[in-house]
Amino acid sequence: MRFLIPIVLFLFSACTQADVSITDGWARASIPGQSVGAAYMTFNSPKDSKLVYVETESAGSVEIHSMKMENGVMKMRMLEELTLKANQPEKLAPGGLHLMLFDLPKPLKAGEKVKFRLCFKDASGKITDQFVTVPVKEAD
Ligand SMILES: [Cu+2]
Repeated sequence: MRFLIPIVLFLFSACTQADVSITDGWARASIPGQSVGAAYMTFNSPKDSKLVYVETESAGSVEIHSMKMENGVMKMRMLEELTLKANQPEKLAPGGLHLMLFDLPKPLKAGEKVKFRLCFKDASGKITDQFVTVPVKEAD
């Protein structure tokens, strides 16, 4: 996977500042020995947009996941993109949509912070990015 990083950086280097509001962000403290984690936040975009890419130095890769009950079993699915309708908050929360963090270089500990870079694509196909720093917390 590591060789993909320079390509991704090149693709997104033309990003400019986006104007999606990102609130209530947090990452779940991870269990020592586990290399995966999860993060949650609420997006509110003033125009139709899509979250198309997320990265952080705190994880090898980040995927957008949905979660729902299927035949009595919780199933997670990777989304290529997350659609954000204009002025309709999209809340990522435990048990539902989440950012899944893979290949954590070290456990996420409560009290630490995780900085994410998110890329959004608007209806015209223009890609913009923004950064958000969220606290690591124990799950409620
Ligand atoms: Cu997941």
